[in-house]
Amino acid sequence: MENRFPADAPTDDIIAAVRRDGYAILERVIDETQVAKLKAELQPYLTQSEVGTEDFWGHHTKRFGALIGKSEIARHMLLAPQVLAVADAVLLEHCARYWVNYTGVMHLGPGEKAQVLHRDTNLWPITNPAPPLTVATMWAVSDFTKDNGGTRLVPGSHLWDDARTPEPGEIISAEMPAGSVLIYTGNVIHGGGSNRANAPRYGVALHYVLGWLRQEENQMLTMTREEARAMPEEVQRLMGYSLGASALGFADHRDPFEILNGQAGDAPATISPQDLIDAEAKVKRLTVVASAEGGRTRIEAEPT
Ligand SMILES: O=C(O)CCC(=O)C(=O)O
Ligand SMILES: [Fe+2]
Repeated sequence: MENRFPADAPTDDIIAAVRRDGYAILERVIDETQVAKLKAELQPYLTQSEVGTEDFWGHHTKRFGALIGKSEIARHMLLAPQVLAVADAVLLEHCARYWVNYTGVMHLGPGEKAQVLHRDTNLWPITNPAPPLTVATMWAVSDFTKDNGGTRLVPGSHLWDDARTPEPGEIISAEMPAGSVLIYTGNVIHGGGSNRANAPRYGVALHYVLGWLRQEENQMLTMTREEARAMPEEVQRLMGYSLGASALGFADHRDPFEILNGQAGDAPATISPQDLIDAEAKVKRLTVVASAEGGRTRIEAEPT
């Protein structure tokens, strides 16, 4: 499969692949020791969590979220420079600032069926083609193979309209060794594969979203304010303790980052900072046209 890069590949090549095909795979971005530590950090939660009860979430799949507070390695992955470079390139065309959309384990047990193919941007009521809205990462905690449920994905489908559904030959499986990351934009058609192996396919998903959209997972309720204050500043901002645009997301006319860190004080409000006003001026404007059709698009396609 193309679009496969070593972890130290030139950022521009990775971004070009994502723009062209909607995805890229970076191999072995975290090493074996980090993968082992990640697993150890998440194991208590994995042990406690139950498999899903709905088709979309998988009847043999364990899922849980709120990973920022649960795992130091997940926080490290969240800030992976190669991933943030892609998010900067793809998302900052459409927003002054982006933040975390979702964090979660996707642990597919043997016997899991292929998930229905979908676009993650189905969360919001838009038609396609549309801008990416999210950049998603799927980190391989176990190896990902075609047999064990490696994420299925349709290269180029980020440019398709809603009427186009993939032919079986257009669907690929993201095969990658543990420690690798699949990066894809939210408008790419994809879904979990079927696990026909005898061991779990273990993935960690970390998604990023335009700063003017509501986050899929409410980051601020995943931990106490005290815990959030102990997070690295970049993590705090990505969680949403920041303005999403020059005057978006304030609390009592104060910047959430300053409130969180006790810096808001009694001085007049500090919202509408110049750097965000400048960033907004460069953002591409979207034309919104209401469509007559309702409902969300789920793409049924035979698993390969
Ligand atoms: O498990 C996977 O490989 C992908 C899951 C997915 O796309 C989702 O749950 O939105
Ligand atoms: Fe998805």
